Amino acid sequence: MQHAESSLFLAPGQQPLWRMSESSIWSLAEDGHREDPALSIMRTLWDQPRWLEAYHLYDDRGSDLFEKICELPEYYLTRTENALLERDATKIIAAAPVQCIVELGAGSAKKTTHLLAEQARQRGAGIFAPIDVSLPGLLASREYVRAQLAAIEFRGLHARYEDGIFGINKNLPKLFVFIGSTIGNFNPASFVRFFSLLSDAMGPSDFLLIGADRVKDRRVLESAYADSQGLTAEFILNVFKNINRLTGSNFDLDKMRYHSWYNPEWAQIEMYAIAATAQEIAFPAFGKSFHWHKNAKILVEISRKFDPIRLQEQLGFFALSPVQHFTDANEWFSLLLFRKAT
Ligand code: AVI
Repeated sequence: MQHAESSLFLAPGQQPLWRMSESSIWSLAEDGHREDPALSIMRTLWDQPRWLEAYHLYDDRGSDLFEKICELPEYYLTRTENALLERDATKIIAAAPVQCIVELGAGSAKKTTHLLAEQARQRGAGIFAPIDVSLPGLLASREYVRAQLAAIEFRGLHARYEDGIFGINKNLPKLFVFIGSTIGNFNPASFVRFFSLLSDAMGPSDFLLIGADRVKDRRVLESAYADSQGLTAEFILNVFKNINRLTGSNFDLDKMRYHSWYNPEWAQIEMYAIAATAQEIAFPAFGKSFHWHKNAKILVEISRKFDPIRLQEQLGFFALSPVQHFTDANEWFSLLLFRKAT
């Protein structure tokens, strides 16, 4: 069973590298080149200005808080994108004749169910292949697919995107789904690296669906990241509890505050932690410390906003051709469908 399932799905040269760690979920047999998160934190905290990689935000508490943010009245992104997927799934699936839907960073994959249900309706069969570093999210989506979508086969990859995308057979026609505005959390260097890798991993019959938040009135943008319940502040400052756990540092949440603003030149929301008083931050495991001056900032996260036409043009330089563009009546959010240019 394991062999039959994997031989059609995994890329031929990759099969020895993966093992089925749970029913229908594959992990890399040896994952020796995973980055040490404590070292990643030190590298960017010593940069000028100080900043953090976004993935440190998603410990158990951070993931919980993010789920709650998605329900906030000010955070229009999730419900707008979900409404687009619900409204346009028929057209998206009709335009992308594929056998497999690969979701990058799927979590519990709630929004993708619109596409899966449509794949089942239009083609009577399909594979759902979420790629995620979080096992609980993969298990939840496997249970959902098995219970609700009998025509869809589940094949999860418990891996980082950059490993998972090369694991799947290039000749299997696929729709890569990269939604949730995650594209906005890349800095310019990681953006270029990600799309170069993804384009290389795509086969000649593959498509890509991106969910991108758009440039709009700054009041709408700023209130989505400074909600009245203070959940975004809690989410951003929670990263320092995770950092204390990972590095043994002494960040004190009572001695910092959250600040965010929309930077129009970079078309991005910037989310900072600001020192409320001068303090010494020590990292005993590394024998290092720094003086955090009163009012000095650490850039915890960016959330970039896009002009969809410009984004389509930019992705042309990664061998991705625009197929269709879906947006809401306010033009606040875009779903962009591309195909691999041959
Ligand atoms: C995950 N990502 C798309 C969210 C965003 O809107 O950039 C993360 C977030 N940070 C604060 N609020 C939401």
